[in-house]
Amino acid sequence: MADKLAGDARKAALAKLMGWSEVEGRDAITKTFTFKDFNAAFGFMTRVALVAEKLDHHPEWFNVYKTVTVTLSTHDAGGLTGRDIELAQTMDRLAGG
Ligand code: H2B
Repeated sequence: MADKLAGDARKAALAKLMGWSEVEGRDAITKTFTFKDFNAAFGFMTRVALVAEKLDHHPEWFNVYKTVTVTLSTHDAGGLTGRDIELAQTMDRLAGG
């Protein structure tokens, strides 16, 4: 199982991400993606879903029209791990920004 990120390794991992913030009261990160329309938002979710299934690491997310709010945390570890950082980077790439 992946280890929870702590200390300097955690700081360095978070510094690699753009637009993600730490969730208050929970060891997780969050970001809201905004797209041109629902089609673009759902296309993003579909592309992410295929990668998430392959990685066996799944996002918590909430879609309203053209926005997708994502929370990432590793449930098995009870907090943030490198797997969340990897998925966050993949999501940023698939969102095209
Ligand atoms: N996704 C996330 N975000 N955290 C997990 O700990 C996790 C997961 N565990 N997807 C996986 C599935 C696990 O439940 C399966 C059995 O491998």
